[in-house]
Amino acid sequence: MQKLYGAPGWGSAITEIMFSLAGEAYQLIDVEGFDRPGPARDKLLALNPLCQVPTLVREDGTVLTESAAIALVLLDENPQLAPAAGTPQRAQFYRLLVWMVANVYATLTYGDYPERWVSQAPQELQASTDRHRENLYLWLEAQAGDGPYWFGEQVSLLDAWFPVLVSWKPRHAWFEQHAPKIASIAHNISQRPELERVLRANQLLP
Ligand SMILES: N[C@@H](CCC(=O)N[C@@H](CS)C(=O)NCC(=O)O)C(=O)O
Repeated sequence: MQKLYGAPGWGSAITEIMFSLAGEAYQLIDVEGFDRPGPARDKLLALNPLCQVPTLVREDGTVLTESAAIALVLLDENPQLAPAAGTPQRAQFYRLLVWMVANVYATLTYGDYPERWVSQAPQELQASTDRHRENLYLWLEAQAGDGPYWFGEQVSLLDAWFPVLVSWKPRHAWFEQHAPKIASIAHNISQRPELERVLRANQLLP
């Protein structure tokens, strides 16, 4: 069975939600603490030189990293989890899938570990990337429709992002106040019974 390296509540939770929407089986290898020196880090580093989650080892033994790449491979086998190919919505699906990782994840890469990147005033880097992330979410909110999911009635792999994203900084209360459509999509997708187990395991349910 494919093995997903991850930690509760981290970015691997997004991939777990995607797998659960697709009904695809996986074994979770918990590498909690992988961002500090230790056995979990060594285990993950052996597979992914960036030492990030999600990291997937597929059934054929190949390693697949990058949330968007994993989503696209999953989509090949589960085409119902995105708007139909050739439609404007499909183009937006691709755009936002890449936008999430290219923009939102970048703020976390630098802002969550500022001392890796600057020797002085790391808190300034953290504050500026936090601010940038809030602005990104305000833009995303302006693109959102009326739900219940990102693409209206259609559940897509993009929706997997929202329950996890609202649990990260700037956190739920900020989204409720400044990005209520995103908060609502996160809430709606979290109600789906096929996600209950994975949301609970990742401490994403109240
Ligand atoms: N581009 C990667 C980014 C993954 C990523 O940044 N994951 C975070 C967890 S939420 C991580 O592993 N951070 C630890 C680090 O960067 O050292 C993706 O899209 O999967």
